[in-house]
Amino acid sequence: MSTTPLPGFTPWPAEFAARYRASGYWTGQTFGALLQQRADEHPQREAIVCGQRRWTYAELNRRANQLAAGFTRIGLRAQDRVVVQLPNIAEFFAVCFALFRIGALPVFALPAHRRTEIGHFCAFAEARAYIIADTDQGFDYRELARQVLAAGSQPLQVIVAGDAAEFTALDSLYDTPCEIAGPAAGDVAFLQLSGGSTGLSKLIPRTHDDYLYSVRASAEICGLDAATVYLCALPVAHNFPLSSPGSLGVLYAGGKVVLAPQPNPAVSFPLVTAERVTVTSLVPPLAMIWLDAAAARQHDLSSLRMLQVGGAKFAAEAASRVQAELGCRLQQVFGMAEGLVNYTRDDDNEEIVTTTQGRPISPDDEVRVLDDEDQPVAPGELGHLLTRGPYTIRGYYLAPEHNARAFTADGFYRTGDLVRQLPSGHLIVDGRAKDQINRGGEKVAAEEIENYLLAHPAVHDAAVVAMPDAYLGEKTCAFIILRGEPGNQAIRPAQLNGFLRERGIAQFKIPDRIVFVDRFPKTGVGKVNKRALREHISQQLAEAAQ
Ligand code: AMP
Ligand code: DBH
Repeated sequence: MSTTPLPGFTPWPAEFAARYRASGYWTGQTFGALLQQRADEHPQREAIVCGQRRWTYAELNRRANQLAAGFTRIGLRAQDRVVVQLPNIAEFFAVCFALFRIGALPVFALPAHRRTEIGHFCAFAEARAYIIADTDQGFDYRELARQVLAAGSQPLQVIVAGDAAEFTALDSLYDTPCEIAGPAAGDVAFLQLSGGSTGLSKLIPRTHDDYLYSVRASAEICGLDAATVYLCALPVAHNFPLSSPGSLGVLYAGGKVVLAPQPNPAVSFPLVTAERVTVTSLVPPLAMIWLDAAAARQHDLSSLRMLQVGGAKFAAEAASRVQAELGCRLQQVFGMAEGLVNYTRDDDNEEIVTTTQGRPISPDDEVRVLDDEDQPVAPGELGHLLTRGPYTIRGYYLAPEHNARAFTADGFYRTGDLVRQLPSGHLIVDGRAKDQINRGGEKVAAEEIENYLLAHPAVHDAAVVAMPDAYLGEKTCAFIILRGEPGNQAIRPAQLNGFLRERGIAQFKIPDRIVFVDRFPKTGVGKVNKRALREHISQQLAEAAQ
């Protein structure tokens, strides 16, 4: 059954793999087999609710088998990469499980991604297919597909859920199921995206064994069962709502996934009431909006048992409001698509739940908190978080040079997060060493934006940093040095942002503020002093607020 390993994938060393199997973390089950098992156990239970559509486990399983046959007919094979950019619709699950069945690898793009990001994923992963919806939230993904095709060099099959226009309709691929060998559990199942810090997003290879372990253990920690009704309000392909424990955790536990087309209270609250939702997950800015909207008490949210908040730091003040204002328990979640996920637990006291970002899933998650010289800090002190374990990758996909920096020689992943660890193992995230802006859970790699800005003929140099924001936690500020040529001084921030938009990048990456300067402050070794730039803009904002 097993195929030759995917080129560009860094496996765990054999002794670790053996240990993770012996400990029962890696069970040898694939996602395809899991769905089959659940469909056999309780075929008539509802698995997915999407608008008026309600798919049982049997129906989801049948669709996955039929699409697996259709995908095979059009030439998709094991290890072929397929960029999947779908909104929160039921087809996401039919498509993913069909790809899992044949061993083809979804590359999980977000709905916000545009020509530049999608073009990069397609080219970098040498994707064979690109799967989209026709339109969503007023945006036409078929037009995006045309642009990606026009710019790309390799052949790419475009498959559309909905009105396919000139492309292949997903509906035409529901064939009669056929025998398919399928992948082994040790094989890569998909490529998840990293938030990135250097240039464009890296791709993260996750195996069936390692990911299913994190999903299963997460479902157990979070107490999911057949009675769980999970509202998927964040983008379905994001690692948090997908796996922590997310939709996959709910399907593992035999519960029901309700897809929300939008995470705002106006759309989500009626779904919570109608479906008796018990759990959902949000990023901090959305959690704040939910808290404020819940105060109006126009909707019955009494079914909610737990609200998970993660993706960015949730302020203790907001955390302490959740129980009183939403009437449910808070769980903080600190995770990463690269692996390690931390949860506060049911039996943690109030203080721990409001002030920490949880502790790791697994007894075999190895956590190190190190200083700048890679030496352990004193217990409880702030340091760099490094980790290694049964569901944390040993390398990004096809990125040997980056991997040499992002991982230690003994396989620890340098998360780029600054943390303190309590004696109980709980982590408090307190800053970041990576060159990234965490815009309310949406990650922006500074260098990527700097490169787009540098492409503008009037820009001599650019430095992108985080600035504080009451709502998002952080926003993006771009400091720009213009070229000395006459005329350049008349460039306006809106023109630069217009230039970025024309390059086709996700809206959340467009700088929130542009500041023109004559020079950048430098560090002792002559690098741009981003800390000084962050302090400069924070101070300006504070003064302006007075
Ligand atoms: P990514 O690597 O794109 O999957 O993003 C993961 C990163 O998001 C982590 O390394 C943290 O920087 C950040 N993050 C996720 N959850 C939290 C949280 N609860 N508190 C603070 N930062 C978080
Ligand atoms: O931010 C993240 O990437 C994230 C947050 C919470 C994540 O990947 C996860 C849980 O699994």
